[in-house]
Parts: sequence; structure tokens; C-alpha cells
Amino acid sequence: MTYFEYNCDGLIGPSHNYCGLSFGNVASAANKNAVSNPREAAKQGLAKMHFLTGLGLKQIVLPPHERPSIGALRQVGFSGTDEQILTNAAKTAPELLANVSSASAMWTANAATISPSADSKDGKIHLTPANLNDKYHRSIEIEETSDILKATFKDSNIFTHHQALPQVSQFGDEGAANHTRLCRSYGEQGIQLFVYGRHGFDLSKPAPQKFPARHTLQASESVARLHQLSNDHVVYTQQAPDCIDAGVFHNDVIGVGNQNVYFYHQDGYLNKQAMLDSLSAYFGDSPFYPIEVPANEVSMQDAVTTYLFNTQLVDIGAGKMAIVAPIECKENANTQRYLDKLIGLDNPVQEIIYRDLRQSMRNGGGPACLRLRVVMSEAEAKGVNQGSIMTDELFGRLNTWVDSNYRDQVAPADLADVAFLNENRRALDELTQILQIGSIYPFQKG
Ligand code: SUG
Repeated sequence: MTYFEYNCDGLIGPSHNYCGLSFGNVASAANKNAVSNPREAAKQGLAKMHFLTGLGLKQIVLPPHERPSIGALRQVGFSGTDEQILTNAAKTAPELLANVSSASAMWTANAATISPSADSKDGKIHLTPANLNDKYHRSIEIEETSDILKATFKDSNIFTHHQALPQVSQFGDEGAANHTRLCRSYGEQGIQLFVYGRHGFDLSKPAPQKFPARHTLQASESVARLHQLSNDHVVYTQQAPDCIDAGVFHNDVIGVGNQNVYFYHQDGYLNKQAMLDSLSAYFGDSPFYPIEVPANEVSMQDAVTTYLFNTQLVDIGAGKMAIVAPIECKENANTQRYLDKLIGLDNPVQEIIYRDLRQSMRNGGGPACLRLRVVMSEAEAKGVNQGSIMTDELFGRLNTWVDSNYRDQVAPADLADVAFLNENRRALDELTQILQIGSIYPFQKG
């Protein structure tokens, strides 16, 4: 049986905007109130997906959420027609409207944590949507994310969908952005690395001082239990608090892994040696390549501005891997020098591919933020909604759909426009037909 890694990318939504909502995310704060270009954003994301399929990789498309979320406004007491609610919120609670309008669900690395069947005691693929409870604008993603995941990973004989963890800070869960599965080959039982920012209950334990640590040890442990992982195939490690204070709000901004490679920054972890020892123990006599980037070659600051570690490390066949990096890594002398050197070293990484994802990067989301990984066999992949799987034809249809439905400029003030809300709903309704995914949006359910 052949197993593949599927990348499930979030299609960037028609109301993609910059409202500066993420405290601790340097790029989001720096671009507050900038004018966005949703059309360009969606096309940059689609081009990345299509490019990866061209490399022989498997790709799934996850649709955007409906934004602004009228349901979220109703939950906090706005009433009347959808149009009245939008107008009233814009007038009386503009900061709330900004929060319920974020296109943040596009970063599907935060949508859920997924464990493949080879790692779970019951041989099923387990999915737990992240509660994202550190930020209000992200916490409202859970319900729609769960619906989208259930509509995409349809077959309940293959996929087990769990509920999100309790919606309190002790169980702060940011999903796969803090989770990496390493393995000898995709179909074998792997080792799952869970990286957390703080202890959920014991406040005397190390934690950052300036920016929030969004993800707790208790969240990671809960997901491992739900997914029926065996204790000797799980590693928990804490991100260095200073690194979070420097703007590394998720582990995928400071480390990325694939199969037998873990690529990470020297100063990323509180107890790095214990983490590496546990990973090495799993690999035993078979090769394991920890690639540590020294701080004197690439500073933490360089890592945060270029997203060197928010790269996709992908298998390109014949034992080789490529790094898919944001173009910003090419524009920074330190990261470019490092990447040029890396492909000459003794490890499977043989190629660096730079992609322009600036529309997403301005909100703090690089190539790896845009994707959620799931390992499936060919047989398991039959349980996925087939209309969501990227093909040349789907790429063409989605590009045409974006061209005819997306604006090329959105300023925060546009989010209050009733015509914009209706325009986006029409577009999303059409999208569900293209993906043949059924009625996933609240406005479609009536
Ligand atoms: O949660 N930005 C996201 C970026 C998430 C990146 N994901 C990963 N690292 N996996 C966040 O901080 C900004 C939205 C705004 O400001 O409008 C935002 O939510």
C-alpha cells in the first residue's frame, strides 16, 4: 500500500484584509489598516498549490470561511436582518466587526491537528479542530472549520472527527502549527513532536513575558490521548519563551520537519537536547537529519522577518526533498546565504523553491501556515470529497472563479458594506458547487 502526504491549503477568501488583530504576530501589527488585494492573495495561494501538484505532490483545497461572520455578531447580541446587523456593528462596535471579518481561516496549519492511521491504536485517521482561544478573531473559526473538515474528510469508517478542546486558556490549542510528525516512511508508525508555549495550569513554570504563549502542554497531551497515540511515539517540548517574545507565535515559525529531517533554529527550544535525543531514539540506526540553523548565521529576527522556518519541506522523490520558501528568504542576505549553503550539505534537501506569497506574509502567514498535512494511503484518500482534490482542471476553474468574484482592493472600511457581504456570499455559494462539497456555510443553511 502506498502512502502519501496531502497538503490541504486554505483558499484565501474574498474579504482578505489587514486589521492588525494578532498581538504577538509582528507582521500583522505592522500592516494594520493596510489595503489588501484579495484577488492577488487567492491567486498566489492557488499558484502555490498548483505548483506543488506539478512536483508530483498531493493537494487538497479547503474553502474559506464566510466573513464578516454575521453569526458571530448575533452571538454577542446584535439582532435584525443580516444587513441591519452589519450596519449596526459598523456604527457601534467597529473593532468587533474587524474581528469577525478576518480571513484568518486561510492559515489551515491552525485548523486542526491530524494523526495518520499508522500512529493511532484504532487504525483510523484522527482530526481535532484547534480551539484557537488566544485570539477572539480566530476562536470563531471552530464551528465552520469542523463542518469543512467533516465535508472534506467524509468517510467515517476512515476519519474520526473530534470536538475542539475546552474553550479556555488552559487548553489553548493552535493545531498543526505546533505539531510535526517525523517518520522513516509515511506509512510506518511515526513519532509526533508536540511543541507548546507554556504549562496550562502551573503559572510558576517558564513562560514568555511580552507576548502570549498561545498553546499549552495540556492541549498537546489531550490531542495525543484523543488520537490514541502510543506514549513512546510522542515527544512534548517547550518553545523557548524568548523566542515567543521575539515574535515566534507558533512553532512553525521556528522549525519544520518531514520524514527524517527536522530543520530548526538553534534558539527555538527550552530543552533542545532532550527533544533531539527522543527523536534520535525513534530513528535508531536509520538516518535522521536534525538541521540546526546557528544564530550567528541567521538571527531570530531574520527568522521572524523572512519566515525561513515557515517553509514547506516536501518529498520530491528518489530520497530528495525541496524547501518551498517565501520570496522574502531570497531578499535577506543571511537567509539566502544559508539556504544556498544548505543544499550543498549532507542531507536530503536538494532544492530551494521561492514563492511569492506576500499577501499572506503581511498578516504573518507563510507557505507552511497555509497548509494542513495529512498522510493517507490511496485507499484512505478515496474517503475524501473528490471535488476538493487539486487537479489542473480545478486550478483553472478556481482561477476563473477568483477573477470574476474577487476585488483587487479591500480597505477595513469596506467590511461594513452590505453589498460586499452579499457579493462574497454569492461567490462562496458558487465555490461550494465547484468543489461539490455541499452546503457548508451558515448562510446556505438558512
Ligand atoms: O494567528 N494572523 C495569523 C497568522 C497565522 C499563521 N499561522 C501559522 N504560523 N501557522 C495569526 O496570528 C492576522 C489577522 C489580522 O491581523 O487581520 C492573523 O490572524
